Amino acid sequence: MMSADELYMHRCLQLALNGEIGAPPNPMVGAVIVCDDRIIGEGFHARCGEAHAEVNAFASVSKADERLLSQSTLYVSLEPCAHYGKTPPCADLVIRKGVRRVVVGCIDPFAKVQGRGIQMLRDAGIDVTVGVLEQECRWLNRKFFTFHTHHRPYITLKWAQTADGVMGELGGGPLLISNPATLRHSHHLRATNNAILVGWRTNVNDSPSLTTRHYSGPNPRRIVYDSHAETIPQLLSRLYSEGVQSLLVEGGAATHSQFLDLGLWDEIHQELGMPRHREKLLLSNALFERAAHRLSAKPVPISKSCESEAAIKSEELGVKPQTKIICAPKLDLLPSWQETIGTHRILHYYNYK
Ligand code: AOF
Ligand code: ZN
Repeated sequence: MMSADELYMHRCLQLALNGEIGAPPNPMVGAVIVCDDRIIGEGFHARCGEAHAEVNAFASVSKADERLLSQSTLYVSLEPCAHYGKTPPCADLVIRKGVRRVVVGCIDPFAKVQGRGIQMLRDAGIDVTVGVLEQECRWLNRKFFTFHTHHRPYITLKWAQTADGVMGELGGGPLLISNPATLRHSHHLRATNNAILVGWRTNVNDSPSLTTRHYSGPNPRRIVYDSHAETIPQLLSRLYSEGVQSLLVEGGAATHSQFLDLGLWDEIHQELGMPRHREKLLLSNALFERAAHRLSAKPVPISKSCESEAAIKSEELGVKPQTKIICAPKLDLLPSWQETIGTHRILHYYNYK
């Protein structure tokens, strides 16, 4: 059974999520004001630069309920701020409003706050409880926390592959594995990350648009990574200094492998299509069979008719029969969870703790 504190903190988390698109690079925060087991005010941080969650929660209290504030508890998923940023300190407002008790989900890792907001409240004689649903509150703002504690952007790797591990054809242009439903998933990822990275080669070969046309939200900043110009750690510290809080990597297999080898990733979204012979790929099935035959350790029997079909198709498609397939990175870990979207699956892996 959830305690009353956990229940109201849960409500804070629900509210906070409304800021998913607008709040970054600020954290998503929700606040609830409760008197005698009745919610008398609610609010969330909707947009960076605008009112914080606590301000909106106090503003939502009706005239008739204002007098109850001195007996009320304020629940807030992140410590109230203590500094003058784009808005004045929330801790001052909370003290002025005179609530009896404050329940905080987690401490704000931002250098100008880091416990100072809580101290201000305690110094003013308010009863403060810290750490209710702490893990959940930190998880919600994992990008914000990673940026401020590890001084680098939060990194999400995302790629699509056939169920049997093929990402494309060497020099073959884009291979569309995603379907309309999974495209929305990946464009949601684009809308919730500050920057999107592709490898130099993908950029030249595919000229990807990297926009959020299948989801409403801002287009991420486009980053073309050239490993000859800078290393991944150099790139990440440059992005940190430029204030990029979250980075979505939509590179080819080689780019993903570099991030994986360095252990520099927080989250992976691995889209599995159907096996390549069931996907309507740009290449003929037979061409793929031939390619797989050359690359796999265990020979795949290929019939004569398959060979001739490959020749016809390759002429039709204008591709060389000596096609080499690009294999997806192989992960030696289990997904945290997976979702099914039509015929496809998305496997989610987390490194963030
Ligand atoms: C809160 N409640 O709802 C949020 C907080 O530039 P500003 O004034 O908007 O301040 C941004 C910082 O305030 C941000 O980095 C984080 O530390 C904190 N966010 N604090 O009390 C809120 N969004
Ligand atoms: Zn604030």
